[in-house]
Amino acid sequence: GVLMACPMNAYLEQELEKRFRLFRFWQVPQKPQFLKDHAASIRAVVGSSVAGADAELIEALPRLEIVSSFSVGLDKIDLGKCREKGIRVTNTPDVLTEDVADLAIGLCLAVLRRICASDKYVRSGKWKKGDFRLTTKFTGKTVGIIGLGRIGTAIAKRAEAFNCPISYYSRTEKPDCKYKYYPSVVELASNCHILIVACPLTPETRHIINREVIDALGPKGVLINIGRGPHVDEPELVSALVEGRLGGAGLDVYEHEPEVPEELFGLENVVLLPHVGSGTVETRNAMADLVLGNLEAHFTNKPLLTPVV
Ligand code: 8YV
Repeated sequence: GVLMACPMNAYLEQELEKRFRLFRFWQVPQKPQFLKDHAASIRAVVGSSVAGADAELIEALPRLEIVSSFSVGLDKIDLGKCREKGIRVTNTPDVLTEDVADLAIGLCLAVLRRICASDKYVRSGKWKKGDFRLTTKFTGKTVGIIGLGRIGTAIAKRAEAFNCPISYYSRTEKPDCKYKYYPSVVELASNCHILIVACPLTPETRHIINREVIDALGPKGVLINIGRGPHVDEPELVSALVEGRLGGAGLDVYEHEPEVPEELFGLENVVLLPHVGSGTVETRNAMADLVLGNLEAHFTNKPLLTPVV
């Protein structure tokens, strides 16, 4: 049997149903009783950025062999516990890189050029009555990227086409990298106009965007987060935006999804998206196929397509 941790994708659910005995964990009213009754038959968990396999679930599934995540991010999976127990882990890298990078650039343009506020201005009929304030140019602005992995690199490539000087922070400097390296996030934030979070969420990167970083970015600076909500100290971000100490923000992720701080709803310099970085039909289908392909490979003793553990 396969346990789906949360709802994710209709096509994936349908294909899992065809191939396995599928359990939908979110529909289970009495989880402890369900685990008593079915744990012995569950050999795989399919998770996502919403829910995966924490230590408690892993302990409750003695026959678990593989956790296949419908996400590139692995923060909802206890990787240490999986390693310890010999449980395989897979994710969905590469197939979503372009979409997430596209959306990061979309957020830059949306925040600086006030695309959402302008759309609202037209729809509300205000255009006929008044004038609209000028916005800020994106081309040529300095872009700082936290995490120069697959997604960070794809964002950098796109920003280069807008003539943006690129700099980055990561734990170590990348050899043969043409972008400027800063060994601290505060230094990066002090030296860029737009700061983009594109690193994995780990205990080390939790709240990597704190008060000091926000102050370094300053009243002309813009924060873009396409990573994970907990990368940002959200109450600090909200007060900086409300008080005008930060120039703007484009957010696809939040600390307590689907809760979004309502103080942001009235701010025109903020663009709020509902965690849709990978959310195109094409990419979600490719992610589903990777999850299915990894399970298929595991259960037919073939090499996994995208193994993590
Ligand atoms: C998905 C994601 O939105 O890949 C990730 O890490 O956060 C996204 O691709 C998510 O996994 C579906 O909930």
